[in-house]
Amino acid sequence: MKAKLLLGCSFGSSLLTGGCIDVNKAVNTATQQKPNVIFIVADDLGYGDISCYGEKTISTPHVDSLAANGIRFTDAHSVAATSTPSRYSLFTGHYSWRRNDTGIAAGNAGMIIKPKQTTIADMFKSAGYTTGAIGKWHLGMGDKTGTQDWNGVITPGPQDIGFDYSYLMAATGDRVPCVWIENQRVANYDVNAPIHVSYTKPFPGEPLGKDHPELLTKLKPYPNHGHNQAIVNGISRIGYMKGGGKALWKDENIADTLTAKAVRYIEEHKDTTFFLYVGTNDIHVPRYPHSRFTGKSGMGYRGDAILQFDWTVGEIMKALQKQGIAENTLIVLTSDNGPVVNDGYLDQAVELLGEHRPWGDMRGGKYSNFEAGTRVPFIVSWPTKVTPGISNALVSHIDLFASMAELVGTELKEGVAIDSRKQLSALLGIDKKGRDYIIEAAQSISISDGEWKYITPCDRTPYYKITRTETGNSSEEQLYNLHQDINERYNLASKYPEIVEMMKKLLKQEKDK
Ligand code: NG6
Ligand code: CA
Repeated sequence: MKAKLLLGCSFGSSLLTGGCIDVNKAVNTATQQKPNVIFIVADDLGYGDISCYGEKTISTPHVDSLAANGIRFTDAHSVAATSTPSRYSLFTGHYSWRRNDTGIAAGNAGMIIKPKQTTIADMFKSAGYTTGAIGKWHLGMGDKTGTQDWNGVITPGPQDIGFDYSYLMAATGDRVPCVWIENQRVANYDVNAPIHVSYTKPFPGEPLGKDHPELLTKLKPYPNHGHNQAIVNGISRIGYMKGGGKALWKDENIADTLTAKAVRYIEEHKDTTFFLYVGTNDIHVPRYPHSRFTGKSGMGYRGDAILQFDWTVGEIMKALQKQGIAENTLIVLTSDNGPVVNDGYLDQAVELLGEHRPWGDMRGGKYSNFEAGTRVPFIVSWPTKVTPGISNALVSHIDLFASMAELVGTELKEGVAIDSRKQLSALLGIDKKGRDYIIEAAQSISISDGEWKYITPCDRTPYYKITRTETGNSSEEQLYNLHQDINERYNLASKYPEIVEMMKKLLKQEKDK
C-alpha cells in the first residue's frame, strides 16, 4: 500500500515541467550576462571513483573542490550504459533507443548525428555562444562508415552539427585511427605517412597484436577481449590502421594534449561567451597515464588515470580563474556511463583494486541495466549562482539540452530535443525533486521514478564473463525498490504487479511518442 501511495504521488504530478519552483530569478540574472558553459564528460568513471562520492580509497581534490563549491547530485543518470548512445542522447536530447544505429561506434563510423538534427551546440550557437568540442567524440565522422578521407577534410563533421571548433579522437583510445582530428583534418598530419583505416581487413605488412606480442611494449590485451589488431605506440587496438607517422598519438600524452587544448580554448575565448564540451579519454582503456601519475594511486593504471582525470579538472578550473571568468562559468562534470574494471587490457586493475568500489553501493557497472550502469557522478558548479550543497533530485543527461536552452533563453522548435525537459531548477539545486521518471538503456530499457525501477525482460546474457559484469538482463520482469534496495537484489515484480503495469504503460507512452 505504501508503495502504491508513493508511486501515485510521484507519477501524479506534472510530467512536463520542473515543478512549480520559480527559477526566474536565476535565469533572468543569467540572461543579462549569460554564463560560459563547460561540460566535462569523463569516460567510464564510476560513482565511487571520485572521493566526494564517499569512497575512502581514492583522493580527487580538484573534483571535490568543484563539488564543494557546487551541487553534487546523488541520483543523476546517463541515458545509456556505453559511450555512443550516452553521448548521442546528451548532445541531441533524443533517447538513443529511438534509433537502432547508436550502439558503440567503430572508429570509422559515419557521423551518427546528421547535420539536419539540432544539437545542443546548435542551440548554444543560436543563443550567440561560440562552441567547441575537445577530446573523446565517439559519434562518427564523415558521410558513411568506411568512406572517410583521413588524409583530407572529413565531412560532414562536428562543424556541421554546431561546433565552431573541434579537436577530437574519432572514437575511443582503443580504436583506430589513433590520431587527433582538428577541425575535421588530422592534426599534425604527416605527408610521408598517409592514413588508411579499416575495420574489416588488415593491411598487408602491418603487424598485428595477435601475431606479434613481442611488439607490445606498453600494455598487452587481455586474452578474449580482442584489442589485438593494429599496434600503435606499443599497444594493440581494435581495428586496422596504416600510416599516421608523426600524427599518431602517444597514450601517455593524451590527457596533457586535450587539457592543453581546453586551456587554450578558454584563454582564446575568454572575451566571448562559450560552450565547451571536454570529453576526457580517462579512464577508458587502454589506461596508460603519464609517468607523473603512475604509481600514485596504489591501484595501478586505472587509479592513476583517475588522478590524471582529476588533474585535468584542476587545470580547467585554474585556467578559468586565471582568465577571470571562473565566477560566471557553469560547469557540469559527469561520466558517460558507469565503471568497468577489466575492459580488455592487462593493466592490473582487477588485482590492485583492493577495497575500492568504483560502483559505490550499487550493482552492475558499464554495460549493465543495474544502477551502476547509468547512475553516474554529476556535479554542477556556477559560483555566482548556485548555493553549494548536495541534491538527491532525480536528474538525467537527457535534460541538459532543454535545461541549457532555458538557461540561455532559447525556445526549442518542434521536433528538437524531443525527450529533453526543462530541469534547470533541479540542476541549479532549487528544485529538490527533479524528474518524475527517467529512462535508461543498456541492453534492455529501464524506467525509474527514483524509488521504483522496472527493467524490461531481455533474453541476452545475465553475466559478461570477460568484464565480470552483471548485466541485469533477465527473461523475467524486474522491479526493484531503490530506496530500500539500492543493490537491486530483491525482485518485487510479482509482489507489486500494479506498479509494474504503471511502469510499462509509461514506457509504452514514451516509445509511442
Ligand atoms: C567494447 C570493448 C571495450 C570498450 C567498449 C566501448 C571489446 C571486447 N570490448 O566493445 O573495450 O572499448 O567497447 O566503451 O572489444 S565505451 O565506453 O566507449 O562505450
Ligand atoms: Ca564510456
